Amino acid sequence: MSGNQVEVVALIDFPEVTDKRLRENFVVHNLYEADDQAAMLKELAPRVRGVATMGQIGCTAEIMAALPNLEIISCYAVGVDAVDMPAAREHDVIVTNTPDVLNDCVADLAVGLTISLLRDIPNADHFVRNEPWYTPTDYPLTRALGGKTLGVVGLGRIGMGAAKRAQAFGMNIAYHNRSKRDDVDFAYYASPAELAANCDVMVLLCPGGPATQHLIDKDVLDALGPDGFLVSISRGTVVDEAALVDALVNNRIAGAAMDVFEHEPQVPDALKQARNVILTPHMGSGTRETRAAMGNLMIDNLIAHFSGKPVLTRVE
Ligand code: 8YV
Repeated sequence: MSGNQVEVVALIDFPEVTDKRLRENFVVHNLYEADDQAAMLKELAPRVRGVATMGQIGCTAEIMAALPNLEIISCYAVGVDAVDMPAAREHDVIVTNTPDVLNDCVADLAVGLTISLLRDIPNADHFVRNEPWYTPTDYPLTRALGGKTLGVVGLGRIGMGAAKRAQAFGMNIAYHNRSKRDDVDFAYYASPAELAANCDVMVLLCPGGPATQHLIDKDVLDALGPDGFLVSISRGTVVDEAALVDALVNNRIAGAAMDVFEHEPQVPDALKQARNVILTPHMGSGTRETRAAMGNLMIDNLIAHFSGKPVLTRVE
């Protein structure tokens, strides 16, 4: 059985295909639409058994405390750093995420941004639209990918996807993880600063949360140096954004592509104005295909749980 009578709270407006399937299986209450969310939670408290949310929104301890019959938080994201995990454990609430189904699209964007940075694609596009173009040498030369080293911070499943793609473009691979992997022969560096000193493009694919807070700081950026590029595509908290802005505006690194931000969706004006920066709106997994797969996995976890089966992708 799929739990037709089970009531869940949605914390975001899911894409239509996901919203439709969620409603086919559950009674769904849109908390994000309520003018008075506390009042809505109070009214729903006796009946709600599930929460459906996304990575950037997560779920607070307050929401968990307001829903005494909550059994599961199903998160439409691989990263659950915005879910208060200690509170979930305290309230004995299961948390699920959507790993793997997004690996390819996030790795695609990581490498797409690397190409865009080195070949200067956004500025070249702006040039053709807006600047006088008279001779074949009017636009400055860009940089090749081949022979450069991609330094992956967080060589997990998405990191491996980015590494394989970059190899297809002739790049060498190096990485930093908390510990060395014995199943790859890429160069390993025990600290982000050592990796930064030994790569041309540093791509951040490690999880967010306290363990990686400001892992990329001034020292790491200085080790990356004036010919080095940064691609930030996991969580904004991994980078000390003030240090990054300072390094970019003073050309202490060559450039950065950022899909995630420390205080998302706020983006510092200095980044918006910098020519050596590419900005995208946290869209690594944001394709129709991947988001549909993430939505299905989020719902499959809810269905499994409310059918008395083990969930498919639990976060411990
Ligand atoms: C999404 C993400 O942007 O999976 C993650 O951890 O950051 C992304 O896939 C988003 O959270 C979708 O809900």
